[in-house]
Amino acid sequence: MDGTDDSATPARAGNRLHAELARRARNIRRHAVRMGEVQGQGYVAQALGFADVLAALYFQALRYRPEDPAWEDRDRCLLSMGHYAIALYAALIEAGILPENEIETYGSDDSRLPMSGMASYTPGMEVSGGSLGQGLPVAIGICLGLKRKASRSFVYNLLSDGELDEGSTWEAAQSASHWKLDNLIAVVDVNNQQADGPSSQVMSFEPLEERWRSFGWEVRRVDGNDIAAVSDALAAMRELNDPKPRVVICDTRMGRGVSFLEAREKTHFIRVDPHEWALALDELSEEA
Ligand SMILES: Cc1ncc(C[n+]2csc(CCOP(=O)(O)OP(=O)(O)O)c2C)c(N)n1
Ligand SMILES: [Mg+2]
Repeated sequence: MDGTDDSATPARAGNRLHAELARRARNIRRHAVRMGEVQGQGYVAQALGFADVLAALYFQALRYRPEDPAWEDRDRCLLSMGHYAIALYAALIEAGILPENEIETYGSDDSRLPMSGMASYTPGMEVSGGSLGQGLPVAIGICLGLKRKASRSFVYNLLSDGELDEGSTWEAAQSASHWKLDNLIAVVDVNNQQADGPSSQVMSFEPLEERWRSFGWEVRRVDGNDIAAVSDALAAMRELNDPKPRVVICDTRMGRGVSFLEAREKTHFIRVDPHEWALALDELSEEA
């Protein structure tokens, strides 16, 4: 310590922000694990892998009002891969949009947190995204609508790497640059997994940066579990002064933060032994 204000330099302010984002990411992971425990299974490994990106989105990038999730001037955050609903709920709980005590209702009848996301049930969920490859086309419609209204809101569209197999994603990517949608920021979770195995084996997708660039997008690729890198890339995309859509490609590790889940080979939909949920929460505790 040299006695100066912690926020006196940009570097220090950045460090403080990144530490806060890391704390939020750990909480998001804990909420997701607790929901997984309620059902004994689920898409928990995706939530663990994507938690750092969600923390950077909900605690740095997005503009919203927790007490008014439908606020007209909010940024729209669209979860295209509907099976990641558990990850989004965890972020919405941490953001104060959903109450934490609803965790225990996860996946049960009449819950606002169904296992497969339903936008009409859940405050803060903008679209129902069960059919993969629909999110980016919907995002483009919303971007065009916002521009007509002269809105300054951004649309963030969260996609999985499995959605890059879908033709609709690439049709949308093409039209986004045609319409010069500088209010669109796509965020792709490249965990290199999908239901049938490693994404790169199911349908090879590299070179990913060049592909998006050739569709007219501004591209950044980062380690999606490096919170400082994610946060910097999201900020740069928002500040960019160029009339084109933007994409942040995030390479992530499924199960991140829980060693025995990181080590699993098949992580798309996991079942966890009852005693292991507590072990997972231990690994994600503040002291760990
Ligand atoms: C259009 C469509 N095709 C197939 C499915 C079935 N499906 C559900 S999740 C999934 C895997 C998609 O890949 P990804 O989202 O990358 O999987 P993860 O990273 O979650 O393992 C598939 C094929 C679907 N929901 N929609
Ligand atoms: Mg995947």
